[in-house]
Amino acid sequence: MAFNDFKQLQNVDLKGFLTTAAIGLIVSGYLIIYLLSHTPRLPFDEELEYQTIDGKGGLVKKRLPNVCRGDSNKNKSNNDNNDEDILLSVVVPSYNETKRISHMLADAIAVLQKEMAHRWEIIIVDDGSKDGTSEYCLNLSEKVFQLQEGQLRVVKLSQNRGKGGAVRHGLLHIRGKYGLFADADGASQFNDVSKLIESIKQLEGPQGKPAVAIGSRSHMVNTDAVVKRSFIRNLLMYGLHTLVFVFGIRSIKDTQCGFKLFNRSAIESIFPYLHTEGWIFDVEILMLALRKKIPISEVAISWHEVDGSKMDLARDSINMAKDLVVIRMAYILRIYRDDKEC
Ligand SMILES: Nc1nc2c(ncn2[C@@H]2O[C@H](COP(=O)(O)OP(=O)(O)OP(=O)(O)O)[C@@H](O)[C@H]2O)c(=O)[nH]1
Ligand SMILES: [Mg+2]
Repeated sequence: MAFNDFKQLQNVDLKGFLTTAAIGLIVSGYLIIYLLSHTPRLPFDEELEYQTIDGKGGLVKKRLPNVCRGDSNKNKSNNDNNDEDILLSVVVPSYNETKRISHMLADAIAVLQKEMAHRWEIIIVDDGSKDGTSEYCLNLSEKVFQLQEGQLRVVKLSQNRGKGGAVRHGLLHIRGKYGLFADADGASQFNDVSKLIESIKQLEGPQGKPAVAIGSRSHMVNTDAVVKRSFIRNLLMYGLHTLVFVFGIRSIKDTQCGFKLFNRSAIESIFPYLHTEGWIFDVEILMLALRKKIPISEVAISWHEVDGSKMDLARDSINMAKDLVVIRMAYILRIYRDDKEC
């Protein structure tokens, strides 16, 4: 064999090898993301019911309305006696919250009663708690807050889904014109909901276009509330912000605040398509809103650290970083679609 022939053969071999390696890498990358991707399970039948007090010392169970079916507070089949046009539904994802939730509820109910008369509801989504969170909230609603039937609704998930799964389930079954999700620890000052409503009204305009207003703590970065957190917590927070910036979202400063408001059309456009049920679900919500060109306003709110966080810093940080990469890659590879409900 001539020297030139030998060289040509070597070139062909190298090209073949590189092509096979590239195809192998792409296929295995796709497979890994596919295997790590997530599809929320369908709700069990009992999770489509809520419990509320009947105002006579007992409890009643009723079917939840469904936002995507167009059920609303005006749909008589879902009405309780005291229903009016519900303006705001507050969804509280709750996992073993008997120690923290009463303060949050007291704050929220005081603001809602003062500012919205009867035009509100609270939906506690108990995410398979083991400490009797559901019963505790129903008891508070009767004995402490003396609410009426339907004002505080408890939906109990039979199996723990994670905060994202609970928020998704709650917001897809509200009656209100607007849906807010708010953490059970009361870290965000509930009063600030009026700022979010004002801001979303400007975005949605008279036609009620899809719009989102999110609470933001970015103005607090140099204040005691953040500076006094442990070094490791702040380090992980900055690490996560950098990853979110690299892999996801650049236009929003605080993606993780547990105080976000949506109008009904934004809920319909975002939540049926939300895959992530873990802690990083906020990022997927915002990605979906950005992909669908839904305007988002970031509103500075007051926030303070509350003890009893449910986060396991090491384990949850690793999972959040992994889920962030999965979300980004799954949309690029069209494993996640924003035009197909999951
Ligand atoms: N549905 C659901 N909610 C959860 C779970 N873990 C925590 N939550 C809720 O998520 C909200 C926020 O939880 P926190 O433990 O305060 O976590 P965080 O506010 O993100 O983090 P911190 O800054 O440490 O407080 C609360 O309403 C919790 O009840 C869970 O496994 N499932
Ligand atoms: Mg918290």
